Amino acid sequence: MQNEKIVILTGAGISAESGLGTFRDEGGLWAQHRIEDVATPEGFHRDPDLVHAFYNARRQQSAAATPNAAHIALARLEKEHAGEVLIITQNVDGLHEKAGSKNVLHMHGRLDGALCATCDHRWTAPPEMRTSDTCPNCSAPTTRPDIVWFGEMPYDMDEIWQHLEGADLFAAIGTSGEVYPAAAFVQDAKASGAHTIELNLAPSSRVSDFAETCFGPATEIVPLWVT
Ligand code: BV8
Repeated sequence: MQNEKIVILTGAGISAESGLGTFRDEGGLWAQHRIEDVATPEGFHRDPDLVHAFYNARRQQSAAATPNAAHIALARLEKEHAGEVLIITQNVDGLHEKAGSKNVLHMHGRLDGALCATCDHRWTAPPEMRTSDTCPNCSAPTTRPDIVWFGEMPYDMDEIWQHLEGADLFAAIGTSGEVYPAAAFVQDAKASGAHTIELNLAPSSRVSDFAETCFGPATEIVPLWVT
């Protein structure tokens, strides 16, 4: 991996062994809640209390969670390859940063972030966000979790596409490959000549796009892959 531009896409599977639920596995978050109700702007407009309760519970669970051997291995990879490793995470927990990773793009936002829908001000979210909260910057009663919902533009897309264009190695770790545009990143990286590898508990729906695959729990396969 020496002197290679390494772009890593992570999904909920990398945080599963830290006790944070995934979305589409047996009993996952989308089995407990309808996406339309808790992860769309329309759902938030319809019932902000329900959406705040959904994210408050995950924010508190995420704050108490600790990074696992997979997060720690990626932080070590970044340290050993200064300036050449970028993590693009679909996850909204802060476990990559807790493990010591610095170069992380949260394309779907973060649980510890709050956003004002009126003035776009961002601040650190309190453990419990409430519909009655007002923006600390403009005082409007239009605060929301700083999360990218379905139908909303993911963050940092231009920067992400630039990094995919320049990647020598693209790894997808713990993602089902069901959500776009993240699910198509492997094709963007391949088109730019990158070697591609999927590290997952089970084959994702995009497995045939990858040049290489490695299956097993992230805490076992990621530290081995990094060495
Ligand atoms: C966009 C919020 C335009 C945060 C999420 C109609 C209208 C509008 C858009 C669309 C439409 N039809 C399709 C779309 C696009 C849509 C989409 O993809 N829909 C899908 C359902 C078809 N996408 C969007 O709307 C996106 N925006 O398209 O805007 C645009 C397009 C291009 C460029 C610019 C703009 C916005 C998508 C973001 C939505 N927000 N979450 C939150 O609540 O967390 S997405 C949600 O799914 C999660 O955030 C997560 O990030 C994402 C992906 O899930 P995974 O991370 O992969 O998790 P999953 O449970 O699915 O899989 C877990 C994997 O781990 C499995 O493979 C499992 O085997 C593995 N695993 C489990 N345990 C382990 C393990 N692996 C290793 N070790 C283990 N121990």
